[in-house]
Amino acid sequence: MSSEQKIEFYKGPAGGWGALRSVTNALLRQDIPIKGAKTLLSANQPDGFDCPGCAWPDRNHASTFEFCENGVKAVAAEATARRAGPELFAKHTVAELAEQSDFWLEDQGRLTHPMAYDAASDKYVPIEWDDAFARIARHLNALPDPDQAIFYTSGRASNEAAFLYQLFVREYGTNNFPDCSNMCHEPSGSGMRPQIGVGKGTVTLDDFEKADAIFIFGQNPGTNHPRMLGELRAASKRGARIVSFNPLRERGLERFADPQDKLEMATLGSTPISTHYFQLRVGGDFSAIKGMMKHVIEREDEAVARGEPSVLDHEFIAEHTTGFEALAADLRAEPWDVLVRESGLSEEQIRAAADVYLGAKSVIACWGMGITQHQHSVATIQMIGNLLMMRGNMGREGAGACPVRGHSNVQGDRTMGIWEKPPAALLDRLQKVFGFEPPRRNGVDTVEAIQSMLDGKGRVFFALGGNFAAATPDTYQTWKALKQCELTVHVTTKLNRSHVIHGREALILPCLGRTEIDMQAGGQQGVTVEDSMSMVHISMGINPPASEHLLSEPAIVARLAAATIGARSSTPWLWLVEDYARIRDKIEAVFDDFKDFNARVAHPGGFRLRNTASERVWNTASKKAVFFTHAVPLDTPSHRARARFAKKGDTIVFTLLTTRSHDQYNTTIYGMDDRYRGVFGQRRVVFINKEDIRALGMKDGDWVDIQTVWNDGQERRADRFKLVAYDIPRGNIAAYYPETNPLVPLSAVAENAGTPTSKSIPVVLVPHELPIQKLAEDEADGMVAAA
Ligand SMILES: Nc1nc2c(c(=O)[nH]1)N[C@H]1C(S)=C(S)[C@@H](COP(=O)(O)OP(=O)(O)OC[C@H]3O[C@@H](n4cnc5c(=O)[nH]c(N)nc54)[C@H](O)[C@@H]3O)O[C@H]1N2
Ligand SMILES: Nc1nc2c(c(=O)[nH]1)N[C@H]1C(S)=C(S)[C@@H](COP(=O)(O)OP(=O)(O)OC[C@H]3O[C@@H](n4cnc5c(=O)[nH]c(N)nc54)[C@H](O)[C@@H]3O)O[C@H]1N2
Ligand SMILES: [Mo]
Repeated sequence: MSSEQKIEFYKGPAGGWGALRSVTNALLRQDIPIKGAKTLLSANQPDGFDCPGCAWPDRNHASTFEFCENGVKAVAAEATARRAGPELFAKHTVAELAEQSDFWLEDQGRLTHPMAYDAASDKYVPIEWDDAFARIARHLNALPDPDQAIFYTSGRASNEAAFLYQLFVREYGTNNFPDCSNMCHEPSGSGMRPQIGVGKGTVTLDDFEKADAIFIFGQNPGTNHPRMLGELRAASKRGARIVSFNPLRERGLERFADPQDKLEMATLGSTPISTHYFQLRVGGDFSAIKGMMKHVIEREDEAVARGEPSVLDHEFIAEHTTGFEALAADLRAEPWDVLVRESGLSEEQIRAAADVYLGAKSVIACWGMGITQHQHSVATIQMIGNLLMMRGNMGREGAGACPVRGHSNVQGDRTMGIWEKPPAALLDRLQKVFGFEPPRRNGVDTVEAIQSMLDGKGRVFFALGGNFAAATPDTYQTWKALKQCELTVHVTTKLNRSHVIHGREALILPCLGRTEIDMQAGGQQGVTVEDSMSMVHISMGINPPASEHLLSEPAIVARLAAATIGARSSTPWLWLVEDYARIRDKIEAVFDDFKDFNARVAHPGGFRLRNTASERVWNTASKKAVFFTHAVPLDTPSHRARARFAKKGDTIVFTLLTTRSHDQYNTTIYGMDDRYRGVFGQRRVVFINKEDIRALGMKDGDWVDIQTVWNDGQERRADRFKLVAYDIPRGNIAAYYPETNPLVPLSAVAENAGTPTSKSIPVVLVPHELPIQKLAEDEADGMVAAA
């Protein structure tokens, strides 16, 4: 499976022929015949499936499948010809499976039968669906308190599945809805709601056509949202400024060859993407943005002094906002040297970025995980909002906020009520429409769920998709938490770590993927999803199911609900899933924005949900948009760790960011290459500045162990990583997730959002002691299974 191990810096553009070659390999790897591939890739979207790759919207949803390398990898991974049936489980004990790497587990193929853990043989054995539901129901109904059950969701679940799920769980009696969003864009919602009254992005693709400047903070679209490069390329071609902030030089933000463009491909041409690239310090965005605003205020003060036209949008500020004067005063008082030191950029660089902002009539700001996974993420996001609003770049054509979501329906799941802190209005409406008393207590988020299981309160863990054991922080604590449960259940498509790190009883419930035909009593069903720009559309599978024993996610939820609360619930669970249009009618009854849902979603391309901020209607407490004033964060874990070691002389504390390679989808590892970063055949690498390697007294290619610097006396380490000299600011290092999750302390979370701070972990590097021979062996079978 793996290519030869090497580090070879990549000079070409992102996309291009490399992307096409990679697609062919992805299809071959999954044993998908070329004929099958053709149907997959020519799927006509109005009656085809929505790509499970990412949440970036389609330019023309009513047209054919837009080519995207990593979209094809996601589709191929689901459409694989391989099967992980009962024979696989008969052959291996769970202890043996747990020895395998994450790559190996998923590589066994699609799960075909519901399976139950048998403690006597330490094996998973087949179970009938009805028996599985009865078993879960028995556990749930035996819990003295419904808050002892935890219901996780990953962002691939459709609106229909998510809606039924939240309904069932609330009627059962808890708001314990940890979800992948808690680890992802939670701070975006937490920051934006009090600021502009909505927790979602305000722009559409049309705005991308009209923006004069696009700022991209902490995002790697070349790998994670490849179709976004098409928009950036078009913007670049018409002369828009594109300004990237990233500690790493990401190839996709520099140059792109569009596989859609025959001329560019034939001539080996490419288009530059970023006009400006600022390699700031990890976590330095807050100070960089504050510095940009300080420059804007300085220019404004100069303009006023000289009697020149204002550089601010005073009309917008006066009519639509509060808090501006306090912010302006704070900016005037902020010393440049603090902003320079904390951002890792020079004053000139910050002013240059701000001049691009000042020179643009319409500005869009995009951001990803490089912004959301820090202690001060919420404040940073509000700084982005402040910056946009100073010149009225909110709720206006060509301008606005663009948090770029991850999972293809993570935004829709939240819209449907997958939220541990449900608004009272949602609960009131559920009560009215479904006639039960929903729980009013907030539930647990992802980190709180782990804590609850560790404390012995959380006793039943149920997951609708995802890979909780690998995606979450503090891996060994999380594993301990899951193992303490009396029952763990996973609705899933493929075998993963979460199935082999299990509770005393455990079930694997295999479901249909989005590419597959979903037949119910009422005929073939489609589901709906919402992308990162609030577009809702239908998705119809086109492939035969991977196994005749699979159930759809809505069917699994409905049958579980019927088994658990059927006797006391007045909701016709089984009737609802006969025809998903019935579920959509219920969604419409609960959410006003889904008026005429079935009719509107039948329209090719679907419809856009109302976004009040984009209409300059502000659903905040003051009914205005809010400028927030925040002090520069000087007490982050990295600050504290550096202060602690300052006295000890030669110990270097690094800030570690954990990120995705080009060959993975979150915890799903497709292969061992990270083409654009020049890493091949391996994943256990640390990107580090060559001066730092020298300061450590080591050399490029040496092996190190990584240890977290934390305050609870607990040792956190991840062993055997190869140093790779890289273009990254000193004092910062980068490595791949999930291998580095044992390093993220459970207690390291974003303020006011609870998101694990997986982009800024204070660590030290120590030489690794194992003989090199052994290392080479471990590397050869991919990710070393963490024992
Ligand atoms: N192929 C593929 N597509 C995916 C995914 C996948 O794993 N594979 N995952 C999906 C999901 S769930 C999500 S959330 C998205 C994730 O997509 P992204 O948001 O792009 O996530 P990451 O790859 O974690 O890292 C983002 C970037 O942040 C930079 N960065 C790190 N720390 C900082 C910082 O402090 N400041 C700044 N300015 N930059 C920083 C990193 O160098 C990296 O370039 O992609 C989605 N799409
Ligand atoms: N250190 C570190 N940790 C991180 C991050 C990071 O950047 N650094 N990123 C965080 C982010 S942004 C996210 S979103 C989370 C991701 O967390 P999760 O969403 O929990 O993880 P995934 O890896 O996306 O889940 C993959 C599994 O989903 C299952 N699956 C795939 N398709 C389907 C389907 O259609 N239905 C069902 N039921 N199951 C399906 C497969 O079994 C597969 O093994 O990880 C977070 N963890
Ligand atoms: Mo995500």
